[in-house]
Amino acid sequence: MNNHIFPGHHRKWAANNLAAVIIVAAFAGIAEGKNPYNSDDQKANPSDSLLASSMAFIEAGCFKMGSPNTTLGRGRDEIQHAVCLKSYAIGRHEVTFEEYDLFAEATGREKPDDLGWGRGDRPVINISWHDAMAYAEWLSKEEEKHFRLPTEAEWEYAARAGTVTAYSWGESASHDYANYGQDICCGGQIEGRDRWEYTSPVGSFTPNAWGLYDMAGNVEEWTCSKYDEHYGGAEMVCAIWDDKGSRTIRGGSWGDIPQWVRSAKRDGYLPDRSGYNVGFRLAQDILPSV
Ligand SMILES: [Ca+2]
Ligand SMILES: [Ca+2]
Repeated sequence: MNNHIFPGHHRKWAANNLAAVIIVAAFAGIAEGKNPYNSDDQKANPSDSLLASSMAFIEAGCFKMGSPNTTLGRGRDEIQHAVCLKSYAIGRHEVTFEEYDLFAEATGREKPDDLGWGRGDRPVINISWHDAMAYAEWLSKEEEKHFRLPTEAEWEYAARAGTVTAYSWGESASHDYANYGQDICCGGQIEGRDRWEYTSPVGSFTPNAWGLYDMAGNVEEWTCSKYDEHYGGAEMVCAIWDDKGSRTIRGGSWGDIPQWVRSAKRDGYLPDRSGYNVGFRLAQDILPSV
């Protein structure tokens, strides 16, 4: 992957990284379990040289997936259960139009419509689960690394970044931390630091404690897992191409009410569906070092 996909944004990213350190400090008191992202010691990552530049290393660990039944806007499918994961890497940001367009050009695919909101560092939209899977497969060949979509469990573990609250920044929604929509229903909203009615450039908000941007809001994100409302184990594995049924999407979007951008919120879309509020981010397997 291109190391410098956001020319002109380095100063902002440096500022955001500083903010990430502050956020890590702020959340230290409420984080549960081990924090696998240690910004003070990059050597803690044993596979750093194997990681693509825009990926964050997530150390193996366990967490409580789902939400307590006291949560505002909770769905019945957010059943709390313990999950343990192997180490993996996940994209720091949603895949952008700039990144996806390279794939479209190289493979002769039609470029997805940006609806006039802008390409470049905006998250790609109007792509199906099959498109996202094909992008990961193409990039894996290009980079000689194994890219895929995150499983649903990997996605929530990364979104929580050690927190047990409804949002990675606390229990209350805030337009200072994420791009989402109106309080009751429908459509974008501009408020606080959230200056965008539709999608925002990726990385426009402070990242979570593990350095991940826009896990809450901006675009909903395809995971590789089948949607199972009872959490029967599908959340731990990737569906295969021809599997019937919906795939889980996570994180809510620019057009959603605040409760839909909670870390535990789930939904499922059929894999051939595409829409103006759905994109994705990549995950990467961590191969054991020899
Ligand atoms: Ca907004
Ligand atoms: Ca998102």
